[in-house]
Amino acid sequence: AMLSFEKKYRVRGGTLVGGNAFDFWVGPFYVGFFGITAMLCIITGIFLIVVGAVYTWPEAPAAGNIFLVNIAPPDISYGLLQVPPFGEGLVWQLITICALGAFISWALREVEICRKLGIGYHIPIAFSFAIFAYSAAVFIRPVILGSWGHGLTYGIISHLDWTNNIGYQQLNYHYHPGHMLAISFFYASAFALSLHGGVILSHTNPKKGETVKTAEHENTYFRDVLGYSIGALGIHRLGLFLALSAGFWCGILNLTTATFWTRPWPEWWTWWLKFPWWA
Ligand code: UQ1
Repeated sequence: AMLSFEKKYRVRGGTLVGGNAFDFWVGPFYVGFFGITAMLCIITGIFLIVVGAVYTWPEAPAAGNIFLVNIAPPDISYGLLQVPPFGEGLVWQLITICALGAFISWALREVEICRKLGIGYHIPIAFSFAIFAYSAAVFIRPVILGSWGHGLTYGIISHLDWTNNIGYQQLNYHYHPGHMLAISFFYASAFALSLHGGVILSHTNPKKGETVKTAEHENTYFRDVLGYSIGALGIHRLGLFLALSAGFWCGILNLTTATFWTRPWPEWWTWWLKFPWWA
């Protein structure tokens, strides 16, 4: 069933590519040019993941342990331009192209929906931070280092091993300032969302017979606890900033690992120890 609101806004226009050609809905879903490209990339990508999982299975497919599936990028010796055999990295490259195609299509489909509704581009901009973090691991960093072999491997256990190996290559990842920032923003977003979720539910679930409380109550609550309320709009700006910063620093973390700094991360902090006032 379509909400009366939806009917009013289901009108032609706002497309970036294709004009009216793909400007239609399938059930509740807006399609558009980028809905078509997203579906093509998703179907091809999933097919390649299944084929690749069987093709690059560690032993025989009969081993039947999905945790052991590992679709790895090509050997580092292939560089960026040499084409590897299908099961030895080409399937990883094709899956990566499909994934990037699907994610970017999805973001552009979000843009078209924003334009139709006449709303801001906050959602596709937010999603682009996640796409950046993924691209950093499978595209940008391999390009910086000159080989697809540096890309993130696909697999349940294998991507953990990859992360572990990259992390401890420089002694201790936890001293990486990008890691510190990414983690701090992840914690801060969870903290902000728990405060916000808590305050909204507490004010909209009054005792039997009482009315729903207002924004004044919310402001007063935080002024009583903290001496400061950021406000109803402000908390959403803060939340978006914290969440995007987490993804942003994840990407920066990746791009600055074994690229611009190759020595152990604890050593990076020597600038701090060299301040004259410690002497
Ligand atoms: C807040 O101040 C506020 O405004 C009334 C909210 O909106 C409903 C909130 O959800 C939260 C969590 C706060 C408190 C946040 C800070 C940074 C003081």
